[in-house]
This record gives sequence, C-alpha cells and structure tokens, in this order.
Amino acid sequence: MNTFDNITAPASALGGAVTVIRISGPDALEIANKVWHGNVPLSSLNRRKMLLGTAGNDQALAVYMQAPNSYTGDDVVELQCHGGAAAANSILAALLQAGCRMAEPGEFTFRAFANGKLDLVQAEAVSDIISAGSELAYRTAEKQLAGSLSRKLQAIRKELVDLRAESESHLDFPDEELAWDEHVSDRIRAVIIQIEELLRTAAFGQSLREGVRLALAGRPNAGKSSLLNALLGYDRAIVTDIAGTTRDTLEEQTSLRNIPVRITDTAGLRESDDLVEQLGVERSRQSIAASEITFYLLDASAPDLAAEVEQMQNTPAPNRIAVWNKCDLAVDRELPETDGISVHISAKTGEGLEELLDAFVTVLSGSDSVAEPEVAVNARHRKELEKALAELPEAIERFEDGEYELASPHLRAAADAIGNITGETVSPDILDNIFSRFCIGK
Ligand SMILES: Nc1nc2c(ncn2[C@@H]2O[C@H](COP(=O)(O)OP(=O)(O)OP(=O)(O)O)[C@@H](O)[C@H]2O)c(=O)[nH]1
Ligand SMILES: [Mg+2]
Repeated sequence: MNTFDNITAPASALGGAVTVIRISGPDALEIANKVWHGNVPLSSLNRRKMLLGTAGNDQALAVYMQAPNSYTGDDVVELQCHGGAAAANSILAALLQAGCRMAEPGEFTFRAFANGKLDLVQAEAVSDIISAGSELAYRTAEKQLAGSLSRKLQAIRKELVDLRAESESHLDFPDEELAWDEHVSDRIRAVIIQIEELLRTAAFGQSLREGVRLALAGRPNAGKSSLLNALLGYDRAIVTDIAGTTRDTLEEQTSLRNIPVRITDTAGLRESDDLVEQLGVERSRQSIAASEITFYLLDASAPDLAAEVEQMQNTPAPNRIAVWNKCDLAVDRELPETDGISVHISAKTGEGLEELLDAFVTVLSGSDSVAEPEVAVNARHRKELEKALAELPEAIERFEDGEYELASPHLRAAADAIGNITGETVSPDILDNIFSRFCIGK
C-alpha cells in the first residue's frame, strides 16, 4: 500500500440495487472524466454535487470530493451505477484502463490514516462499525471513531513524553538549581491508574466484538432448550418431555439487552449408559467450562429440590446464575436457597425473563446497568497497554533512586507502546496486518 497512485474498488456489495465505485488518488478527477461523461465534466466548480451522466453504456451518478475533504483525504470521485456485477465490472475495467489499480482490502481507510484523517484506533473503529453485531457494539465503535479512545491515549502518551523530558533534564543539568518537578513518581503512578482503567475495558470489548459466551446448563428436562427458544424468540431447539432430548450442544447467536451473545444449549447433565448421551454430556461440560456466564436451570417442579441444588453445586460453572424454572408449576412452593444470584422464571410463560436478563447484565458488568462504555479496547490495544504498564514500576523506582538515566528508557518504551496503539510509532507490518482484515472497498 502507498499513498501516491490512483486506486479504485466497489465500495458497496455487488448485487445490491446500486453499486458505488470509489476512486481515490491524485488523478482521480482526470481518470473519472475519461470514464464518466455528463453535460459538464466533474471539476472543482461542481465538487460535492451529484451529477447525472453515463459510464459505459448506462446512466451513472458521479460526485467529486476534493482533497483533503474526502474520506481518504485524497481527491475522490464516487460513481453510482446500476447494481449487478456486469455494470460495475465494465466501469471498473474502464477505470483500470484509464490509469487506476484495484484497491487492496482496507486501502481507502489506510489512505485516510496516512493522510492524517484518522489515527489507527479510529481506523480500527471503522472496521468495528462494519462488523458490529449489536447496537451497543455499534455505538461504542462510533464513539471510538469520534476519538473517545484516541484522546485518552494521546493524553497518556504526552504525559509519558513529558515525564521522560523531565527525567532527562535531571541528567542534562545535574548541578543546576532548577525547579525540578517533585511529583514525577506520583505522575507516573497516575498514568499507571489510567492504563489500568483502559485495560479493564478489554474483557467487555471482547464480549462486544465477539459475543458473550453463555451456556444453558442443568439436568435433563430442566427446560434448557425451552429457555433457549424463549431467549431467541423462535423455536430453534427441539423440546419434549423426554429426558435427554438434546444430545449435542447447539449454538446460536443473538443479542440480549443489546449485548451480542453466543448461547449454547447443552445436553442435560446426568450419568448414562448410552454412549451417545455420555459424549453429549462431556461436550456440555466443556461448553460450560468455556463459557463466560452460565444459566444453571433447576426444575422447581422436581420432587427432590435439594438434589437439583446439589448437582448444580457439584458442577463447576463460571459466573453461574441459578435459574429456578417451571415456576408456573410451583407457585406456592418454597424453593431452597442457593449461593450467588438466583432468579425464578417460567420458560413456558415467559415470567421472570426480564429479571433473568437483569441478572445477566449485573454479572457481566459487575453493576446494575451496563453503563454504555465510552471506550472498549481490543486485543491489540491490550497487548500494547500491558507492555506500557510493565515498564512503569521500574521507572518510578529508578527515578526515586536518582538513577535518571535508567528511568528514562522505561518511560520511552512505555510511550512507544502507546504510540503503537494510535499509530504514531507503529511499524509497517503491523499496519499491513490491521488493514488487510478490512473488506475490499473500505
Ligand atoms: N410448565 C412448564 N413446563 C416447562 C417449562 N420449561 C420447560 N417445560 C417443559 O419441560 C419439558 C422439558 O423441556 P426442555 O426444554 O426440552 O428441557 P431440556 O432441559 O432442554 O431437556 P434435555 O434436552 O432433555 O436436557 C418439556 O415438556 C417442556 O415443555 C416451564 O417453565 N413450565
Ligand atoms: Mg434440551
């Protein structure tokens, strides 16, 4: 990828009603005017105006966005033609003939980054917006595109650069009576706290991007598949009154309270002589262990309630919520206490499902409401933040011992790690890696 030639690609999926073809580069205008013809050519006189003309044999709309006021920061022309591969391909072929090359995946956004329109965190947010699987993931990505995370990171990096300058000025003027800042160690400690705060958003960020893994567990017939269907809002899993109906794990994606979730319905946990059922139960245990949250279903209509609870307590499950199901059949029955959060529902009538979702949100966020996150760092950001964090205790120690020359490299390494996140100090192979994951045309 570079920033000096002319690139083109469809910016919308082929096959829709309309295809948008984007051209970006220093000669975008000239090239577009060879392929698209209207009453007047595209020029700075009619920039940002949609004009009707023809491209190939068909009608096409064209708009010119003059650098730097475009998505990429280059001169950009966008053509809109009839959907379908044939129309788009004939225009693309003409554009290639006229001097463009095909853009690589993410190359338009790369140009925006290289031209200083976006930093790396914002460029990644563009990709997050496209792949957002829920409203909350979308809104968080939007905030990061608007700079919510970039601003925090820039402030941290600037502070680290200032601290390093402070540390080095001790070296440069050791004998002078300068007004040293006496709070350097405290300032480094404050940076540590800010980085730790960002790191705390990583788990939620992963859930937002990939979906929370939620397992439905319990004995046969407890109502796991019924609950899956209730949460999805349609009949996905087979439900019968035969214990052992679900034999294999079944995974579905949905969103609960705007949070993307991957729900696994599991085979009921019990001892069995049936080989297939044994294998299913083994899978259930694995899915439960790999989940982030487990809804453990207990049958409120079962004859032996203590046995229900006992089995739950003997089954290791992360972030377990005890869910007494079939409460419609046990209206006046006293249900035993369980450790941790418990809710009472009926998968059949839908009663208690709102309380169950409240409990889900509480467990996930550690609070009563999922405060809409301002930022949510991704795995790449996390790695760099951890790198920065690892440098700082030693920087404090060296500084406090007066070994300024040894404190300074730690501060520098920490600042560079933060710079890798925003792209200020990032290496080309990391850039390639990030942008290659974008789709063509973005
Ligand atoms: N009355 C009542 N019946 C329910 C409720 N939930 C499930 N059932 C019934 O209980 C039986 C078992 O439900 P399933 O959802 O198949 O139970 P499961 O836990 O998936 O069972 P396995 O797949 O065998 O492990 C079915 O007959 C359901 O209609 C409920 O809340 N109230
Ligand atoms: Mg089932």
